[in-house]
Amino acid sequence: MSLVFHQTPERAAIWREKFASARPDMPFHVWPETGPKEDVRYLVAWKTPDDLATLFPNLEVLFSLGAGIDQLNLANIPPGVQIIRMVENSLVEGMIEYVLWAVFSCHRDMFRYARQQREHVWNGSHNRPARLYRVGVMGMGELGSPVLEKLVALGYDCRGWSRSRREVAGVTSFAGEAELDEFLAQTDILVCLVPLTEATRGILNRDLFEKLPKGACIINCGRGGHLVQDDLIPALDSGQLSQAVLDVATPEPLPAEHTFWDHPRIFLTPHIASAAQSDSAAEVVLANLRRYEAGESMTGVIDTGRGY
Ligand code: NDP
Ligand code: OXD
Repeated sequence: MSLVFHQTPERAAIWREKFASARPDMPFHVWPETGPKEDVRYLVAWKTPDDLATLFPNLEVLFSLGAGIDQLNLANIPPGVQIIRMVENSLVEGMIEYVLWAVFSCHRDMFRYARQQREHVWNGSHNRPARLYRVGVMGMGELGSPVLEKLVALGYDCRGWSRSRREVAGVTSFAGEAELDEFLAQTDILVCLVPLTEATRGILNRDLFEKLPKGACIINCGRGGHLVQDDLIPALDSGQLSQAVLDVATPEPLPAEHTFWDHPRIFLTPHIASAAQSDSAAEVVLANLRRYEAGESMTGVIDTGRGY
């Protein structure tokens, strides 16, 4: 019974050490080395190799190295293989830091001041307190809920939107398609933290922008596929949106000639909002393996029917 790790050699070195001390009984192979293929029961990967079914005929669990699993080709994963996503503390901490930075920057007009600095313009506006800013987070899961807790603690007027109703203290919650418009109408700074599924692909589009108050900001730290890219620049140029902060794009890396690079109201970061740290991610997988072997349910199980 063995495990194959499919990622960079740098990360593999950390995982190998963790597994050597916690699971000396389990052969740990680093792709493309696999050992006997019929022994492989577990695969840890961001993206999987093609032809999984023939490659590892006895595969039981695929552990995604990401919180999202849209990078996996679900059609390629044999039925019966459980898919587990990464639920890990440093992913949460990183996302909190990123969203707080982006919300502060929108609230305190930092993107405008950065533009003014390039133009040698000294022109400050009177500051408005956090409580006057309505921040809306789409997705109240492992990342969205702790992000909302911190925003509430900082005094922002917060609301969250999810598929089923979620409760976070101090947050007005909205659920499902039926409540999306009401959520949007009360959101000055919109944060996208839903997973990319068939239901959410292209959700950040012209119709949605028009339902936000004029001059709203959007912060996309979900996936590039959430945004209809052709709808963004007209919304920014008309003033319907005043700023976009994009940590994700389609494709990644964004091609050098893409119009987003030079737009004055788009701030781009190269998918760095948060990432699992190798040592704690390895601990999470080790703990899930213990649960699996004991016949208990694992954390981060993907429901392939709903796509997340
Ligand atoms: P979770 O699965 O824990 O939470 C997802 C949330 O989105 C849930 O509240 C869920 O609703 C809601 N949701 C899903 N589908 C819909 C829908 N159709 N309509 C309304 N709400 C919906 O995911 P995480 O919080 O762990 O991660 C969210 C995403 O963040 C990841 O999928 C990934 O794409 C992205 N991410 C980006 C990173 C970056 O560096 N940019 C790093 C890590 C993650 P419900 O509560 O009802 O299930
Ligand atoms: C993730 C990511 O989904 O890094 O974990 O984007």
